[in-house]
Amino acid sequence: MLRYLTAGESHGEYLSGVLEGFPSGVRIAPEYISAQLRRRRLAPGRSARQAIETDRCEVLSGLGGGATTGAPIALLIKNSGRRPPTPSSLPRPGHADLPGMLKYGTLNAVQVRERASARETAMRVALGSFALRLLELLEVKIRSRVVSLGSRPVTTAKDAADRLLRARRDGDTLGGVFEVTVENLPAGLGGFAQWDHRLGSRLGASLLGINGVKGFEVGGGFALAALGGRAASGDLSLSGGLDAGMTNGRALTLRCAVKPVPGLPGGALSTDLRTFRKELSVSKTSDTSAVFAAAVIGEHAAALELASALLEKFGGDSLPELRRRLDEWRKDTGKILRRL
Ligand code: EPS
Repeated sequence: MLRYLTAGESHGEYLSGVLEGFPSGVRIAPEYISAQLRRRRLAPGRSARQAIETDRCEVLSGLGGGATTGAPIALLIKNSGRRPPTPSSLPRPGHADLPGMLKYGTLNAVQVRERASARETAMRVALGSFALRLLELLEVKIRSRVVSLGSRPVTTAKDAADRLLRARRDGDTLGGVFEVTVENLPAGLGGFAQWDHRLGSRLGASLLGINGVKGFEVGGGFALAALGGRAASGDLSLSGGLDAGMTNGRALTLRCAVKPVPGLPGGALSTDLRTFRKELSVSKTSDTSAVFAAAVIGEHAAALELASALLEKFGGDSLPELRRRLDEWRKDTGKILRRL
């Protein structure tokens, strides 16, 4: 099983993270991690903060001679955008501020928003890049795309860029839907004997754990509820690659709805928790949309769960051991699946 933890604040000195349970023998170049971080950082719709960050990731442990050793992997990303945040008792509506202030008994919203910030997802991507690399070496292919931006489908990159620019000029923000697809997963990952063995519950938890994600579906998802059994079972792709919480040998399809960033450049009316006066809370630095970055984060969040499920089913302290067992399983199950 893989376990990971992150720490660090948005404008603190560092983000840090630890990944444990990762097999030895996985070759991963520093450029591989940088490339994944760059995809997240430079995704369309981000704020000016991304031009300040470099997201250079230092590997502190768990690597030797360019490959993982099986020891815990510790990572560090230095933050560049380190302005000292001014304390504020004005919660930004729709953000973590109000429930976080109540939860921790503080009148300083900054204390809450510093950790709740999507900045933390840089570390999740860095950790996830190890899982992504492992899956890649096992010929499992993960991709993502943004399906819709606001209320309309995304047709071209130019169309999306134009709409993001228009939203920014109008002082608005946009949500959207992203999709993660995974091909060549072996059948039988996950389980049905307990609710938390079901792979859908674990993927759901991981993807709903991405900042701003409010909806999650597998395959046909919510649309399945409106279909009759004949129509629903007639189209095998509607399963989204999972039956009863297990991979069924088909491509896995996951979709997430991302809410529009609540921090509006024109501000939103809020109540100061110290004075109880109404005031305008203005977010000058918010992203116009988080959906393109969330799609990249979604690949990594899914990869961490899938790599963990693979290690649970096949064990293996080293990549060669894991690969041997997986190849054998693919050969055996393939004999049956090909005849269906
Ligand atoms: C964020 C607000 C912005 C985003 C940030 C998430 O940061 P700032 O307040 O410093 O301008 O750019 O995201 C990142 C820094 C990142 O790396 O993803 C927020 O309020 O969640």
